[in-house]
Amino acid sequence: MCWIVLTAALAVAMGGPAMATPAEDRAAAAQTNALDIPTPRCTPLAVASVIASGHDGNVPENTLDGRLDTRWSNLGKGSWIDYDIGTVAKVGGVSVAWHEGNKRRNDFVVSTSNDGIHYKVVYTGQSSGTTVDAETYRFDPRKARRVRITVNGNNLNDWASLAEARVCAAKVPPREIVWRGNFETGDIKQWSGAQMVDPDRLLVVTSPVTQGRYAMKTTVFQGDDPIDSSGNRNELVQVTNEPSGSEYFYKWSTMFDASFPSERHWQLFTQWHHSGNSGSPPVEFYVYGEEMRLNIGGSPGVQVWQAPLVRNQWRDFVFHVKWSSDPKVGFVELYLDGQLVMPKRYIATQYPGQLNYLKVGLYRDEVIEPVGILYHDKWTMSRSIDGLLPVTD
Ligand SMILES: [Ca+2]
Repeated sequence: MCWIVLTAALAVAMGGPAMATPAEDRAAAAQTNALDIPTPRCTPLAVASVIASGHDGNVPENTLDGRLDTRWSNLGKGSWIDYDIGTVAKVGGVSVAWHEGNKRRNDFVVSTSNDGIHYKVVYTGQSSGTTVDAETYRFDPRKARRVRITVNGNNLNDWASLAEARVCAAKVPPREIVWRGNFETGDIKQWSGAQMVDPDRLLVVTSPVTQGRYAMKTTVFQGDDPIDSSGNRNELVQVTNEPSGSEYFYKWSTMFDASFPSERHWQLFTQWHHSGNSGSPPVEFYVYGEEMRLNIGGSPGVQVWQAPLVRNQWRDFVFHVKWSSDPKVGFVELYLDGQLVMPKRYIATQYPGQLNYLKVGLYRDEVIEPVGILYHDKWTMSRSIDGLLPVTD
């Protein structure tokens, strides 16, 4: 299914620069403590105050002075240090530079609280024992005012001893976002190009939206064929050209209109198309009848996921891909509405010698008569899943 032939018109439409860094990323200034240390995968939040279960003269404030040669220390398993960020905010991790961190593997727990009384454990783990620099431990984003690190000893002794620590925002550190196509420019200029019979078929709208001010309404009438090919379509194109061996996370939301046709024919709403001239795309999200499906590998390929089609409701996708034509290297993994619905599955996600590009909108079997309407929002391409999943209370 879904055979198309690329034309010269597409090559022109795809001519825009790929993966430009949006101004909003460059402008996203991190709120930080006065004294900064490198905190990979962490955008530090300002801390209003810090307390601890005790100390040996090395006070808890020493973990906020930007110096690795000062520390908080307290003897005994269960010692804790507790950071108050002054207001309830979305947090997504902690970054810790451990005293003697290149020698000690610390057992620790991170918990969060809104009131300083009730705490929920959000992370349990060990430090690497290989570095004195800050290591970041991410957890599922949540709203909290206090973040507590409880140390249950290390492989050498029962001291809890941290040189520096930061509370990380839930938000993705801007450098991890490589592209946004969330329509917040009020138009489709974030995208490389479009294949549409008329601008009203890929319309940026202010309602409905699920994020920010704008979303995109896609409409396809029978006969819409902007590139003189098989099937009917109106689609945006983003020339992602993911290198072979690269790994990315894609977040977006799709809502099918209440009128969306129930047809036992293919209706693609998101696809990664190969660079070649013909053949089915290697990655296809589509509707068939009353199901959403994901097919990998073209025709016939493998249907790796399906779920009931729901109309008139935003569905949040987070799609994790390793791009490779080697089925032992490439993989796909899918979250829907914040839940892992397809665990990592190894499969070829590219065709040999070809790269892929992203197409979003609606592309469907030309036999379908009723008008098809759906909405897209939030398109984000990132190097990590940090900040892409919904924040829980
Ligand atoms: Ca310090």
